[in-house]
Amino acid sequence: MDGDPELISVARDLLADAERIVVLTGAGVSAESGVPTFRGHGGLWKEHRPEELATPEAFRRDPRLVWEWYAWRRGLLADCEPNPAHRALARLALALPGRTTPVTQNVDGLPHRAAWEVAGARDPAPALPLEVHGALHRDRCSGCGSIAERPDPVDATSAAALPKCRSCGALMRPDVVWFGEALDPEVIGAAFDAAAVADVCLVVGTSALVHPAASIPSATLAGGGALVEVNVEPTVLTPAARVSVLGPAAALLPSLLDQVAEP
Ligand code: BV8
Ligand code: ZN
Repeated sequence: MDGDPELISVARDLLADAERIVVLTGAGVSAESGVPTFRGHGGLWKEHRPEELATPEAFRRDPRLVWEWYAWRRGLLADCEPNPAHRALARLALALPGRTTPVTQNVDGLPHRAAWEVAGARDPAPALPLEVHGALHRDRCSGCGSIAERPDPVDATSAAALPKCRSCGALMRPDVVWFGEALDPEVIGAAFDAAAVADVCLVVGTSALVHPAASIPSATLAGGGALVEVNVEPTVLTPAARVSVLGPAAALLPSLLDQVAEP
C-alpha cells in the first residue's frame, strides 16, 4: 500500500483528535480522475502558459483562444468521475458536519459530485467545498456578472460564435478566478476564518504555489494547529507539516479518513 503505515497512523490520530478540521485540496486530488494537474508532467500549463490564457488581459486580447482552452478543459471533464479520494473526503465531512470545512482550489466540480453521490438521501451541504477559484462548468457575464449555471456547449470556432449574456449582451466567460483577479472575499474569507481556528489543516494534492489560497494552511499553523499533508512529492509546505504522507490521494485517503469518519 502506498504511504508509510507509521505516518498514516500518526496522521489518522491527529485527525481523530481534532475538534475542527479544514481540508484544502488542489489539482492532485483530481489527478486519478483523469483531470490534468497544472504543474505536473502533462500538466495543463505545459501547452499554455497561465499568463497566456488564465488572465483577464488574455480574455480581452483574444477571448476566442481563451474560450477554446476552457471548452477543451470542459470536454476533458465530461469524461471524468469523482475518485476514491473525493468520496473519502465527502464521507469525512458528512460524518463530522460542523467540524470539517472542505476548501478546494479546483474548478472541476468533482467534490460536489462526490458529495451528492455519497450523501444519497442525506443533505450533502456539509461536504460541498468552498470553491475559492470558482467553477469551470459555470459561465459568468463579463459585463453584468449574471451567472449561467448550465451553459450550452461553447462554440469557440469564431469570436462571433462566443456566448453572450442574455441580460446585457456582453461576452460570457468561465466563472473561474483568473491570475490578477481577486477571489470572492466571502468565500476566501470563510476559508481563512475556518483555518484560523482549525486543530488540523489537511492539505491534499497541491503544490501550494498559488496565493492567497496557498496561505490557508499557514492560518492554521498561526492559530496553533497542525498541518497534515498528502502528496506524491514534497512541497513548500512539507517542512511545516506535522506529518507528510507520500502517495497518491485516491489510494491513501480512504484508509486515512474512513476510520476518522466512522471510528
Ligand atoms: C490575486 C482558476 C490579487 C483558473 C487558478 C508572486 C508571489 C506570490 C503571489 C503572486 C506573485 N505574483 C502574482 C501573484 C498572485 C497570483 C499567484 O499566486 N501567482 C503564482 C503563480 C505565483 N495569484 C493570483 O493572481 C490570485 N489573485 O492574487 O489577486 C488581487 C487583489 C485585489 C484586487 C485584484 C487582485 C488568483 C489566483 C487564482 C488563479 N486561478 N485557477 C483555471 O483553472 O484556469 S489557479 C490554478 O492553480 C488552479 O486553481 C489550481 O488549483 C491552482 C493551484 O495549483 P495546484 O492545485 O496546487 O495544482 P498543481 O498542478 O500546481 O499541483 C498539483 C499537486 O498535486 C502537486 O504538488 C503534485 O505533486 C500533486 N499530485 C499530483 N498527483 C497527485 C498529487 N497529490 C496526491 N495524489 C496524486 N495522485
Ligand atoms: Zn450581462
